[in-house]
Amino acid sequence: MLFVAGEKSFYLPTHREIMNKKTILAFLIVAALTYGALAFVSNRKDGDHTGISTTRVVLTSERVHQVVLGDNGFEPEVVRIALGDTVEWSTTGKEFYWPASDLHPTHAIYPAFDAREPIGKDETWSFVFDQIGEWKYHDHLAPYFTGTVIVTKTPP
Ligand SMILES: [Cu+2]
Repeated sequence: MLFVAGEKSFYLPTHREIMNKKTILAFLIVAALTYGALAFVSNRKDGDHTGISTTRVVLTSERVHQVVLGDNGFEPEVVRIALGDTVEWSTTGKEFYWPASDLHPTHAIYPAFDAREPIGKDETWSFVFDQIGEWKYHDHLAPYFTGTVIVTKTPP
């Protein structure tokens, strides 16, 4: 609406025009906030899909547990792990060793849990436990050294 006052003219916005500007401004603010919120959520989703966090989960849920055969036997003597976890044996001794499930000498309780050959003093032997249970084992070359691997469905 154009007003004329003396020689000067000036523009005075009508009530409706003011409301329109307010509405547009409000719309822009809402739009900006919405865009920002969506971008934030989208970023979070992208972060989950990079594979980095997924890989970390896999590593922590399928852990490797160390057991060392020393002069006094297996250390730790009892290991508690989750299904799918790995136990890796090594020795501080100077001789071959041979982790194998009970009973000696047949190893029939968990036949797959058996190194099946002497392991060198500088070598490790790993086994992935795919059965839930309380698995007693021994060193087949020194059966008085015994240990137990307790496998549960979820991490202990
Ligand atoms: Cu044996």
